Amino acid sequence: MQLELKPYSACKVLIVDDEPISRMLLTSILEPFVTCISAASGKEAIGQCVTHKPDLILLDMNMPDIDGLTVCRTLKDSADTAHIPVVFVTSTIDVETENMCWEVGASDFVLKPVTASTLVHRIKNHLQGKLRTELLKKMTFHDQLTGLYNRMYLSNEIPLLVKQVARDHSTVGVIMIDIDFFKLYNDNYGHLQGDICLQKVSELIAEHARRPKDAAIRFGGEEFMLVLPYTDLNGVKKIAEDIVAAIRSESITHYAGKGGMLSLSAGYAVRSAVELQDTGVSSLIESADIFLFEAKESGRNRAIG
Ligand code: GH3
Ligand code: MG
Ligand code: MG
Ligand code: MG
Repeated sequence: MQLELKPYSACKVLIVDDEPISRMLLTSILEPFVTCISAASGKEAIGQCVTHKPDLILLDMNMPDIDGLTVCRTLKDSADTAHIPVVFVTSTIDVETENMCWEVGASDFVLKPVTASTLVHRIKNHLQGKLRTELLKKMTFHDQLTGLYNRMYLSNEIPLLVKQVARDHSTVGVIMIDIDFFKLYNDNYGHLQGDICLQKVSELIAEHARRPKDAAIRFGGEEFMLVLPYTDLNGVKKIAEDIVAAIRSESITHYAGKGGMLSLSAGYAVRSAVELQDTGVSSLIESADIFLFEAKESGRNRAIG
């Protein structure tokens, strides 16, 4: 897993202003350092944020359709855009309006006419803060060896996801996956080769977490978990069986495996998210775990639910 801050040149800054001349001026100052995109109205700005996920927004206060304050409030209210720093650009502002801006989540103000070097340094400072927070989040919620999510992600983020799915009255599926005879793999091929094998298996599992809210988690040493919101039992069964089949078609040599190849066992279960809000995801994990045990007992290289 790469743990480096991306360079400023790879950062996207969204410049929002209804005056073409202001957009051009700000773009010409920032373009040598960052990648600039622009929007001519509040409505366009909200759309650009959803599609382009900018790293920072320079936001004009007065615009004819939706004013800057409303744009900022809208962005901060949505989980997908709340983390993007908003810097207001304005020529005049009264104390009351400024306070409202801070309250809805503004990161800073830049007064027009802008001084080029002040603007560049301020934007770089805000970008650095944002990139550092992102890196910290990546380190906190991911497993270093495989790049999959870790247990911290499971305990912190999955309850929030369950809440969201419960509001939509849908279901959550879980697949528990365990590599077969992995101790013998390590003993025979060595721990370094074992690590490479874990990375390969993780890649294959991650490929099956196809939808944006799906999560592939390294649960323990050679145990993995897929959390599949908005997926019914048939859907979960298919994904579990596909993963077991996918690892076999990779033909990873394992002297102790069936036919001399590595295999996986999986157990899966599904619950309504409303039910999980009361019991917590642990009851769902326990059910999937019982089926995983059955898969092991009945011969491995299979998925049971
Ligand atoms: P079963 O088919 O019943 O699951 O047998 P198993 O040998 O896979 O299960 P067991 O729990 O006995 O062994 C798991 C092994 O996973 C033991 C441990 O050395 C290995 N392991 C756990 N974490 C890592 C890791 O990060 N790297 C490597 N190389 N091996 C690991
Ligand atoms: Mg304006
Ligand atoms: Mg195990
Ligand atoms: Mg195992």
